Amino acid sequence: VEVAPGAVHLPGWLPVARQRELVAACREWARGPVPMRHTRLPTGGVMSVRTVCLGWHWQPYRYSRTADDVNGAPVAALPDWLAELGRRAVADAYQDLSAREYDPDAALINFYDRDAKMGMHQDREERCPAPVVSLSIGDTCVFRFGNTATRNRPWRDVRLLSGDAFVFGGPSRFAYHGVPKIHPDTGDPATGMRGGRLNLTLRQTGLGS
Ligand code: MD5
Ligand code: FE
Repeated sequence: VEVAPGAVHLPGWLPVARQRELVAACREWARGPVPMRHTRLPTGGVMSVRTVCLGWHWQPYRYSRTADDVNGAPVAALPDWLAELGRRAVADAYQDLSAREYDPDAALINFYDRDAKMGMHQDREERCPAPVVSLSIGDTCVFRFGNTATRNRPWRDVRLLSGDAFVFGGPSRFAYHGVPKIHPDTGDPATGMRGGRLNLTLRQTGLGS
């Protein structure tokens, strides 16, 4: 379902068995080498979501190889199977050959408890226009898809359910977006999630080695 040019929602894209594997993998990545934690903002606040990164470590507002805002440890590698999953999502979204060139080198994994939110923002730390692939597991959320000019209206609110994939490319890559609400206790326990929402995003940073 093309929500806007280049923004494609793939409802129910991940089989439950694959969601289970991702949940188990995220549990391991959340333990370290850099623990999943609330990212600290330069303003002194902390984000309500908890995040762990693979490939490149994101901090506001740059990427690094070591988590110098957490414990200084080198970030864990992005496994090839996860990059390949992202390539398959891009291929299914666009149904052309452009996915062959998609080579994500970073994943941000966000955990939302029932009260967590993400304010309207753009993802602009990447030096590359390649798409972002988003995978949702657990509780349903309201995803707010905005415009490229301002963080304000017009926007569209889309419900993202467990198993949904979303590909943001082309003119939508640098649109403002956020997560204003989690619908508690709407996830499928068969995924292994016990409350809350997990979101994995795959990105191509353009930062090289
Ligand atoms: C989430 N995460 O559901 C979202 C999914 C983040 C973040 O926003 O920065 O970790 S990624 C949504 C996204 C990425 C790039 C572009 C657009 C949306 N977009 O144009 O709407 O936790
Ligand atoms: Fe974002």
